[in-house]
Amino acid sequence: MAENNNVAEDCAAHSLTKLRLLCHALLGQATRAGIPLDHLMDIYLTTAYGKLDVRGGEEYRELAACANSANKPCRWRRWVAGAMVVLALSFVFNSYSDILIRLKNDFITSKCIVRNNYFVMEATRPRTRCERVCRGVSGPADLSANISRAEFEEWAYLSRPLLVRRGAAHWLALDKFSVAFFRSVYDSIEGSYDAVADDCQFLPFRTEFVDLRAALAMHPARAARLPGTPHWYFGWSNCSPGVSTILRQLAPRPAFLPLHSESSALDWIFMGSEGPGAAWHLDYVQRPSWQAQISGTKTWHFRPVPECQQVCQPFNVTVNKGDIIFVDTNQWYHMTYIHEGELSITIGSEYD
Ligand SMILES: O=C(O)CCC(=O)C(=O)O
Repeated sequence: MAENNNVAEDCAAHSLTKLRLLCHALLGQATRAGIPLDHLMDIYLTTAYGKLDVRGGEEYRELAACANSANKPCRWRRWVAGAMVVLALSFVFNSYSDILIRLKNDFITSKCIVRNNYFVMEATRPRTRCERVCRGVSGPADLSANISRAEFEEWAYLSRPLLVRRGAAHWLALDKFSVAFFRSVYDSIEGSYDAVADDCQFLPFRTEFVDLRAALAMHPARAARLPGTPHWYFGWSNCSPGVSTILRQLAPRPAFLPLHSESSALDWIFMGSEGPGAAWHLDYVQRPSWQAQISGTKTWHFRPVPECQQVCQPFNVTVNKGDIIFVDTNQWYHMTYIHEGELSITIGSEYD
């Protein structure tokens, strides 16, 4: 049977073929000369390592050296291939080093291969029940500020935006909250900035502020929104119990929230000047939220989630000072815009 020569002309096949032919010749000669196979292997190995074994005769040493050199024509190719692999690996590592390092750190710190992000959350969120949440909804349900707990409970968990006009109009916060007020509260309670930085969240939106301390320490001209100073908008959740006590005295939870609904201890505050607020997003939090407009005017834009876009429609709601809006931010894409006039300040929380 003819030998198959339809083999790719690669280094390994080439060397093996040469070695096999040489070994065949070597073996034949050694057998004819009465030299045992293990002695022949000694000659080959010592030659291959550059030491000459005197046990081998000149002739066999040449044969063994020949067998050893059978690989030589291909060595440079192996070196080139090796160098290319090293180059390719270093290119991959340089290009993706950030990702690889982040994956490694995520794995070490959280034992998760992939850190949670919007793609992961969007891919894993439960589907919205469009019939219940948004079909036929073209605006918030307007509820009276005198609504009873029992009446409110019928609306509270439908995930439809609700608006209680003047629901917070009597809160003391309306006369108190300002940049200077928050700065003096946080400055006066030791560890309060650290509590926000360590255990809560600061959202700089489109500002350069790195944390709440830096944001509240902004130049007074900018805080006062004087002409020529840059737009600012930021938000944070509060994790300082001392600050929370003060805030809740001035901005209590809405009185008509169901009694059995545990008020979250986490307050969210958003404040800023005329212009864009939060960009379009969906939240992945546990519960629906309320937010009281303490000063200024803000428009919320709502869009249904993708699976509901055939049957539901987008709409806007403008919230004025003293109003309370209720939104299930897990079910509605939302963005906000601050109107000209008073500084916009809101406080809110989740409820269940
Ligand atoms: O109040 C705002 O401007 C943004 C609020 C928001 O995006 C949220 O609560 O998820």
